[in-house]
Amino acid sequence: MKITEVRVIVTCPGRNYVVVKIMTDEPGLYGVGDATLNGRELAVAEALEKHLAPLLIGRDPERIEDIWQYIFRGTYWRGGPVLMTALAGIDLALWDIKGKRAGLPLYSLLGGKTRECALCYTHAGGKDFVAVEDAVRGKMERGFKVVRAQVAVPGNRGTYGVEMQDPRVGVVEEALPALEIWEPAPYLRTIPRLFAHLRDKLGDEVELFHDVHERLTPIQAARLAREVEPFHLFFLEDPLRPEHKESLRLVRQHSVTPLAMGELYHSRYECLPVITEQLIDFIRCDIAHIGGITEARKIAAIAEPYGVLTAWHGPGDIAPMTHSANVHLDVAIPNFGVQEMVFFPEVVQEVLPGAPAYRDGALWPNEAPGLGCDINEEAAKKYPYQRAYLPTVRRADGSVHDW
Ligand code: CS2
Ligand code: MG
Repeated sequence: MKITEVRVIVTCPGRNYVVVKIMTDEPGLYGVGDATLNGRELAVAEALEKHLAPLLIGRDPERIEDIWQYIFRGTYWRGGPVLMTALAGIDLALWDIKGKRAGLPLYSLLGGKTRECALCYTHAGGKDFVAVEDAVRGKMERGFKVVRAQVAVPGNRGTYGVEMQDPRVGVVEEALPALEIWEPAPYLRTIPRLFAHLRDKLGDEVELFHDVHERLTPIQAARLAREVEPFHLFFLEDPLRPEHKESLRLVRQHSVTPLAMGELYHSRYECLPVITEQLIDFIRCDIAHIGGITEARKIAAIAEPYGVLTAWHGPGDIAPMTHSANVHLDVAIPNFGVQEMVFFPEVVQEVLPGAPAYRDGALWPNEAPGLGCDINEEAAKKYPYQRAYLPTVRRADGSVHDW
């Protein structure tokens, strides 16, 4: 079998997605992968189209590991978000082909099911504590057992995940990044109070947690992790910048709040120290940004003996193929923790069908061969790319802040 063509399709059914479609010389056999990097979609599309696709033509798509090694190690330039997202798109499409050819869903190729479904979480945000409480209740009524809670912080302007839930929908070509003003002091005062309120009103059973979005210094993160201890968070997500790996030690020394890190890591090498030193409890890389299933299953295997569980990134800004890959991996590996999920709008389902189904607080793997996803290329054409950015963050004095 040979790869005959690699199509790179950029489409914007509400937000931008980059899809890789790998065609083979077996009639009707192709695979689809996701290579979406929020706000940098065209950089990945160009890397794929102009640089990587020509290297794939004529290769045997069955040889996934060899192709992965060839692209990562064999072409000199390696790593980083753009190239690892491009590689993920290729990798997913190749696994999809392998599954379709075998007539088996991906989880079966990965060793078969260790569980029936993947416990999942959704987001609840609000302008104040009562609004967040209502939002969490709404999610619980839909069956969710784990909920992420974010609240607007008095004195700060714009809170990602609350007012800036989905800054890209409806953007125009000239759009520039939205600006959020963020100060640590009111944030650090507000978050423990939010969880005190939620525990008081919602009880102990629902699992709650919070995403810091990499905004704190090590000692601030240690303070927050310690102050939310009485409220038993499922985990504190991404408390530190990805560069501050060794500083997780300091957070650990001060708190038993479980920690999750990794949506900005791009390879297993970044995951290694935080896993082998047991500085985190959940590794939450983005399969679309770390080189795909081939890399993610290695990360899971490294994490297993250290008691670190997975919580793969699953936001709306990666395509259904990655969500499907998440769940196939979740149900196959032994050290699965939790899965982030979104309900894709109908327009996305029309263009990119096959996202995992939600039922009873869990995601269920697609039983079709491969990833079980597809792209409707005709429908995709109706939604051309629109430039869009994530918001940026500054302090009140105007200086740039991590976000
Ligand atoms: C977030 C994401 O889902 C999450 O945990 O951190 O919303 C993240 O901000 C976006 O995926 C960035 O593109
Ligand atoms: Mg996050």
